[in-house]
Amino acid sequence: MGYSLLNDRIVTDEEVVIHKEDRGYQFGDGIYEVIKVYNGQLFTAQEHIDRFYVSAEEIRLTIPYTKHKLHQLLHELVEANEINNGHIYFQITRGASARNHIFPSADVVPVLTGTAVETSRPFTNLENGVKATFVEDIRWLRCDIKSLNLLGAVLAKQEAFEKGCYEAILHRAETVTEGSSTNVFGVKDGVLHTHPANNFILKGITRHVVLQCAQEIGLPVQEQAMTKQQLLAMDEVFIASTTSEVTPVIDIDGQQINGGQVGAWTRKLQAQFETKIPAPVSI
Ligand code: DCS
Repeated sequence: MGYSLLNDRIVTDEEVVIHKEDRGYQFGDGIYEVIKVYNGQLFTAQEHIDRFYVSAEEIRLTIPYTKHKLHQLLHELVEANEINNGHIYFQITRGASARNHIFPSADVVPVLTGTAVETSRPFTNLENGVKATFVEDIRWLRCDIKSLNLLGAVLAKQEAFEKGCYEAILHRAETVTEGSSTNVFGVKDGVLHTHPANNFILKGITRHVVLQCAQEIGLPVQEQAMTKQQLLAMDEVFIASTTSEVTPVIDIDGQQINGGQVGAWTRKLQAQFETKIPAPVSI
């Protein structure tokens, strides 16, 4: 039997019933997070919880639980589902009330839900790399908020999927922003490049871990946007996210990166990332 998070309780999946006038359902009026579980332990949970509260503040939604309480609930969600390796998804909406764009009155409580799934790590992609395609970034101007409104990302990812690609690399005019659900990195002449953390991208937690890894292995970082041409001319390209980890990109729209081979810096970053993954707890 599967268990879910519903507000401040762990319940069976069948007990989760969402109101048809939930603002998440009607307006995408809410925010979410995805946290990876390695060996039964939540990875970078505090950073994800902190970002959840920042996203909430940016959309003026007050989360009715402390960060500590939420952390505890997420841990219980993992335990209840006996997740060893996988991830959890959780979201909060502004609650249910008669459809009206204007915020509901203060007595309408936000609705928090969460799910845990067992999934294996993307070993094949990590080893061989993936193909990507450029797709125009048609999303709104607050991509720093982890909003439930994902239509721009959904359409981009579907286009990539239909072209046989793993990820859509988004661009505004000639400037590369990020992937549809990943951050994008390039290595050129021994320098790591990625878009600065502003309103055009999500400030990825994995991005932060990657920048930390770069520092640890002596790879200088330049947080500066790249053009599509510059990305194609990089020695190495990779994408990073909670579920994709550090995934090499070996082909963009049929143009090979590094002759279609995973680059040496990408391998070093993957190895450094691996050292951060929580080890199994011995009993
Ligand atoms: N950029 C976008 C647009 C994202 O949706 C994500 C995460 C990232 C970057 C990478 O952020 P993290 O490193 O913090 O994961 N997307 C989540 C998702 O929708 N599925 O998995 C992760």
